Amino acid sequence: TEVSPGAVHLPDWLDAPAQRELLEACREWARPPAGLRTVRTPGGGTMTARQVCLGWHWYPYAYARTVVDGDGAPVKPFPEWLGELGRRAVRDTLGERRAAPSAAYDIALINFYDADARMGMHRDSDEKSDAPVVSLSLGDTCVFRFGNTETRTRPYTDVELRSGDLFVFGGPSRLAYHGVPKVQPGTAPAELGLTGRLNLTLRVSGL
Ligand code: MD5
Ligand code: FE
Repeated sequence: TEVSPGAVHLPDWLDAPAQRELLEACREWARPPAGLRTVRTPGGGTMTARQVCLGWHWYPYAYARTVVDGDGAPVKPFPEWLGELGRRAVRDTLGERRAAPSAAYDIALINFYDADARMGMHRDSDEKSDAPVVSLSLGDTCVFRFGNTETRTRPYTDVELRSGDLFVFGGPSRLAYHGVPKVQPGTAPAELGLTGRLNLTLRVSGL
């Protein structure tokens, strides 16, 4: 479903075994060093979703090669197979609508949401590339709010993202405001063995 030009939601893209494999990889990446951390913003705020990065370390509001706002360790490598997953995600959603082939995916940001976690409306503008962002969801269903490029407020569209769903943000949607106003606790597939929600985004740094 194309929610907006360049923003395509493909429900149930990952089957149950693929979801389990990706979850297992995320659990490994979450371990220290350079593991899961709480992100603090310069204004003194605390993000409620905890995060781990691969390839490049994101901190508000730039990228680095080490965990400059945490244990200082080098960021974990971005694996080749994850880049291939990203290319397949773009092909399955945007297909030939995509112009020139974009540069290789080299960043993964993985956000872990517990039942109370949220993400406020924001734009992802720290990458120096207009390549589409690939988003994969595991675990609990959430309400994902897809907004507009001008304001944090209406008009926006609320979409439910479930375990296994793919969402790709390209073209004019790449710089739209978006957020996660709610996670629906207890909605994860029982056989996945995840309490809460996990979201993995693949990005091109342009660095
Ligand atoms: C999440 N993560 O569910 C979301 C999925 C983040 C973040 O927002 O910054 O880590 S990524 C959604 C996204 C990315 C790029 C563009 C747009 C949405 N968009 O235009 O709506 O944890
Ligand atoms: Fe974002």
